[in-house]
Amino acid sequence: MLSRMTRGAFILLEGGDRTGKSTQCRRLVEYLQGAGVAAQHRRFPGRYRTTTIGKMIDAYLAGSTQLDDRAIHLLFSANRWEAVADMKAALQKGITLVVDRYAYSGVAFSAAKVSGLSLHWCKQPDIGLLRPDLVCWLDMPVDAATQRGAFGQERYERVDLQRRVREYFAQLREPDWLVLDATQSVETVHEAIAQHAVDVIAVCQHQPLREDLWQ
Ligand code: 2DT
Ligand code: MG
Repeated sequence: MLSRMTRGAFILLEGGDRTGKSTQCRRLVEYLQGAGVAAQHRRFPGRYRTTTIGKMIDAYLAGSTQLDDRAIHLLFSANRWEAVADMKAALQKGITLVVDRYAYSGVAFSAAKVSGLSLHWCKQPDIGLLRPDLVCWLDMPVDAATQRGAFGQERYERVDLQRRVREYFAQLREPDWLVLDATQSVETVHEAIAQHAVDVIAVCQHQPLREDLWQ
């Protein structure tokens, strides 16, 4: 039987700190809503910080608790798994989700630590999660990112770590990613993302949700 239901698209923005992800997420949601597309902004750990797991992540990032690198990695992953039902419900209602960070950040940040967790190990807990329909990688040299304002006090806001994170994003990059030079103006980056987002929303609206990340 043919279904008339159309689903929303899962659009993901990834990249290091200070690359403009939050600004671009807001701009894209505003643009889509202005064009009559139902769209919502989500972020990881972000909105899901109100959960018990989210609060543990917050305390860790603020430096008020210490955790084994593997334990915090699994908590970040669990924070995505606990959001799956909510994300699926929104997508199935036809709402496009514009998401700030996801499993690629999860793997890149954990692998970038000096303890040297392997990419292979880091990917395992996120296998089978919802797969984004579009991944936009906002990429720029870390020196250029720090010129936009010094890093803050959070645990991962260090230049050496951010450099390794960028290298791991490059290793995780898949052929269908939209790679953007994030040193360009907000408007230029926005236009590229918006154009691709509109195309992806049209293409995937009649396709089933993809629950096969890294499978
Ligand atoms: P923000 O800078 O976006 O507030 O993120 N992180 C994030 C991980 O280490 N693993 C993850 O799975 C995710 C989603 C990246 C806070 C920090 O948390 C890191 C920066
Ligand atoms: Mg940050």
